[in-house]
Amino acid sequence: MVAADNLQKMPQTATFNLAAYLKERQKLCDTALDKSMPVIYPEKIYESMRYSLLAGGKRVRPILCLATCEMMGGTIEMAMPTACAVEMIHTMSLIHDDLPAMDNDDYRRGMLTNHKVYGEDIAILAGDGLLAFAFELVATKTPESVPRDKVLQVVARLGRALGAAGLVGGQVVDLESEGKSDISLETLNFIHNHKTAALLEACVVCGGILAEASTDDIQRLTRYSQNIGLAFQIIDDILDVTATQEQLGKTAGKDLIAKKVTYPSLWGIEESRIKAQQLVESACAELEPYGHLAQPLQALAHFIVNRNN
Ligand code: GRG
Repeated sequence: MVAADNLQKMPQTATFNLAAYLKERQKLCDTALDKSMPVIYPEKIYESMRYSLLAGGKRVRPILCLATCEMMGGTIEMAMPTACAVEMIHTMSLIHDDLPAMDNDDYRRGMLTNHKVYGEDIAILAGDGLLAFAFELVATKTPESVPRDKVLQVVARLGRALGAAGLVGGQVVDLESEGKSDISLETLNFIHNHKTAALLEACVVCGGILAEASTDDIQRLTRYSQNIGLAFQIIDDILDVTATQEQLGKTAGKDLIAKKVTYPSLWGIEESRIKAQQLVESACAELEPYGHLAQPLQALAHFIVNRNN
């Protein structure tokens, strides 16, 4: 969840209250996620999946998906199964990322990591279970008002964003780069465009697809989301240096310990902040044609650079 003191510092406009919007949307997403996955036999795996899925988190990805669908003329109902799916996918990537074979972390979202509570075997399976269920949800729960070819496009788009052409590819290059001091900006951009930005892009683009956005609109949404995706990671790198474990809900300062090349290590903190701000401005420029309908996506872009966790 977003800390209340942080929300008060977020940009508010006379007509758009970001704090209230985020609070309402986070609640909607939490309720839908909770309902989507009851505990049945074998209980242990459902409990493990729910432990990480319902552990809080900002819910940026599902909120982006819902906001885009609405901006393009769709409804929350049309996008909710996909919104839940992207949060499940994000959660599974965090569970696997935290495993001893990868980042080996003990805390996530202010709680012990999944493998610390359930063991590595169940944590791996919880990630697998969430990933599979995400696709089942999109395919079976998207309402009939969305044409089936659009549902198919969403499934394909999510698959591409997650596999070797997306998150998995980014994670592989990240693991290979650990401890190397000669990582180029090109490699760093590759890692984060795949590891972080690809899923954020899929959230936004899938929201557009579900609302039957035109090719031109999808291109605009793609540029918006690629810009906020990179900005998101730059801020993530900055927070790893500047925020406390309490704020982050996970171990702080890990990049330095793991000798990872990051944006602040290449550019310094201030320059990194400026670059993130520029990316957000470019992202918001893509939304100009949508007028006041773009307020939530614009505010979310600003939230991404002003957040403190
Ligand atoms: C997707 C098949 C598949 C496998 C996963 C482990 C892995 C492959 C990829 C790692 C992806 C990863 C952990 C990227 C980091 C993304 C990131 C910046 C996470 C933090 O997101 P927030 O701040 O977290 O939105 P909350 O907890 O608020 O949701």
